[in-house]
Amino acid sequence: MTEHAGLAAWVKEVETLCTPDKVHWCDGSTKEYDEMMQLMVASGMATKLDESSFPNCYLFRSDPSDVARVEGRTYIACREEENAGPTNNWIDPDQLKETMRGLYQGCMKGRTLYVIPFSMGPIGSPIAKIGVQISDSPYVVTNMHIMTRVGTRVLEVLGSAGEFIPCLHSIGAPLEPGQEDVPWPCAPVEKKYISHFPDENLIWSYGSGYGGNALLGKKCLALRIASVMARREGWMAEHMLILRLTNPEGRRYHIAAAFPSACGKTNLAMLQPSIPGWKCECVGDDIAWMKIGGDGRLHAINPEAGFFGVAPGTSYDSNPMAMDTLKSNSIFTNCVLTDDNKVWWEGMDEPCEHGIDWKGREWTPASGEPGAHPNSRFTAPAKQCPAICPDWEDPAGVPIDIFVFGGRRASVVPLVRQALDWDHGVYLGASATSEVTAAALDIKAKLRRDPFAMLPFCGYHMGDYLQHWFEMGDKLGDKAPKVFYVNWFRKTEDGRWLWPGFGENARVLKWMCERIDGKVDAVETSIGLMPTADGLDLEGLDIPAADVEELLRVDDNAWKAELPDLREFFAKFGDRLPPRMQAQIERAEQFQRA
Ligand code: GTP
Ligand code: SPV
Ligand code: MN
Repeated sequence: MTEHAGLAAWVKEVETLCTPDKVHWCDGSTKEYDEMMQLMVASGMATKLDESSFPNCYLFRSDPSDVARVEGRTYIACREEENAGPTNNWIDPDQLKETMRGLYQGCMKGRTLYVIPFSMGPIGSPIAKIGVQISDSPYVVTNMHIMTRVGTRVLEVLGSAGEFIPCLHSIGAPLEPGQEDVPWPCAPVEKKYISHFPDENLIWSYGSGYGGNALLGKKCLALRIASVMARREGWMAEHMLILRLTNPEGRRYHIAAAFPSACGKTNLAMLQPSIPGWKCECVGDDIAWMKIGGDGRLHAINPEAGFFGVAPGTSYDSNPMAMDTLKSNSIFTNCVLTDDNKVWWEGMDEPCEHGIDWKGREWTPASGEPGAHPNSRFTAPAKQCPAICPDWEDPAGVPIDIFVFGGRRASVVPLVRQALDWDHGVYLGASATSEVTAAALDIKAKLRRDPFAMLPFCGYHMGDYLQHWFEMGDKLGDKAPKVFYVNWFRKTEDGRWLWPGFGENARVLKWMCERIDGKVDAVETSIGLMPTADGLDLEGLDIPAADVEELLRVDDNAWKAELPDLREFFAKFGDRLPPRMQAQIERAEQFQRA
C-alpha cells in the first residue's frame, strides 16, 4: 500500500472501473516472483524449464494473434492533432478515453489487479523516472521485475507527493464466473489500443500482453512519453544501445547506436571484438536517456534493468554474452520447447530434431515453418551479462563520443560512412531506411523510412523532433558526438551476407575511434566520409577483396533513385520540416547531380 494520496486514489478509481476480484501491491521481491511463476505454471500459462540447464527459467507461448507490437493500434493522443505529426496515429484524447473507458469497464473481472511501482533508471537517481503500472497480467508483472526496478523502495522514494507516470494496462479478457481461462488471454486486434496522452504524462494500454504493448516502462514510457519530456526539458530519449569500447592503450570510447527493431542493437551492445586488445562492455541494449553534463558533454544512462532480446539468431557463435546472460532467471516467450525441457530457436548453435513449437504443436525441422516465432524473445536481467559495464548503473551516465545510425539494407547502403558535420549527421539519422522485421506485427511494407529508428517511438511531431536534434547539436557545439552510419546487412545478388557481422563489427567501430582521434584518413564521397582502401583493419579476417570493395562501393545512380522518395517523405512534415533539414536535402540532391 501507499501513503501517496494521488496514487491511492488512482488505484481505487481503476479498481472501480475494471472490477478485479483482488488487488495486489507488488513488492518486487524474489518471493513474489516465485509465487507468480508457480501460479502461472499451475494454470498452464508457463512451462518450467530443466532446472540443471536453465535454472529458474520459464517458457510462455502467446496467442498467435499477439506476438509483437501493433503500430496500427498505437496512438499519440495529444490535444492538437498537428502536434502528433504525420508519422503517428492520433485520436482526440477525450474521445479515445471514452472509447477505452468502455473497454476497461469490468475488464478485470475474475482476475487480480496488480499495482507495479517501478523506476526507470537506478532508484532515487536524479535522472530516473518513476512509473506505476496497473496490470491484470501476472506475466507482465514477472517481466517488469526483470526489465525495471520494481517494488517497495520505489514507493518509499515516491513518498506522499512524489511524481509518477500512471500506466494502465489490461489484457482485455474478463472471466465470467465458471469460465475457463486460456493460456494467453488477450483481446482481438480491433480492440487493442496502445495509447499515450503526452499532455498529462499518461499511458493506457488495452488488449495485448506482448512486449512493448504491455511492458509499459519500455517503449511507452521510456521512449514515447520520455521523448516529449526530453524535448520540453532539453535532453534526449532515444532508441539506442550504449556501449563502452576500450582500445589496447586503455582509451575509452562510449558509443550510442540507433538501429530499428530487430536490426542488431542487442548484438552490438554485447559485442566481443575480434581484434586483439580491444574490449567492449555493455551499458544498455535498447534505450538511452541522454543529458548534457556539467562538462558540456552528452551523458547517457540506460533506464532499463533487463534485456528483452530477439531470440532467433542468438547463439554462442553470434552473441555468447547474450547466451550467458539468459541461461538462468530468464523468461522465454514463443521459443521451441525441446524434448529435454530446454528452449531452442532458429540459429542456435546445435540443431533441434524434435520439440514443441511456439504454437504448442509437435515440431521437427521438416515441419516447413520456423519452430520459434521470428519475434520470439528472452527477458533476462542485465546484471547477469558477463560483459556488463561496471558503470552501467552510474546515475551520471557515460559520456558519448560517437553516434551510430543504421538499418537493414540488402543493397545500396555501404558498410560505413561518417557524417561531414553535425547537420549532415542529423540528415543521416533522419534519412535512415530499413527492411521491415518481425518486431511489429502489422507493417506490410518491405522497406521503410525510419528516422533515428524512432518512427514507432517518437511521442510528438517528427519535424519538431528533427529540430530538437539540431538544437542539441548547437548546445553541444564542439563537444557533440561524431556521427556515423552503418549497414551490416548488405548482400550479394544471390543472397549471401557480404559482411560477417557480429564480433567483426568491432573493425568498423575501431575505424570510427581512429577517425575521431584523427589517426586515419577518409575519402569524401557524395554520401559522406568513407574508409580509404586500407582504412579498415581487416587483419586476420578471411574476406574476398571484391566483397570489401562492394561493401564500400557508392552507387551514385542508386542513391539518386532514392531521393524522390526521401523528398516525398519529408514533404509530409510540411512547415515543421526544419530549414536545416531542407538544406541537407538540397545538398544531397546537388551532390547527386554533380
Ligand atoms: P529490438 O530489441 O527489436 O529493438 O532489436 P535489436 O536492434 O536489439 O536487434 P538484435 O540485436 O536482437 O538483432 C536482431 C537480429 O539481427 C538477430 O537475429 C541477430 O542475430 C541479427 N543480427 C544482429 N547483428 C547482426 C550482424 O552484425 N549481422 C547479421 N547478419 N545479423 C545480425
Ligand atoms: C522493439 O520492437 O524495438 C523492441 C521490442 O525492443 S518491444 O519491447 O516489443 O518494443
Ligand atoms: Mn527496441
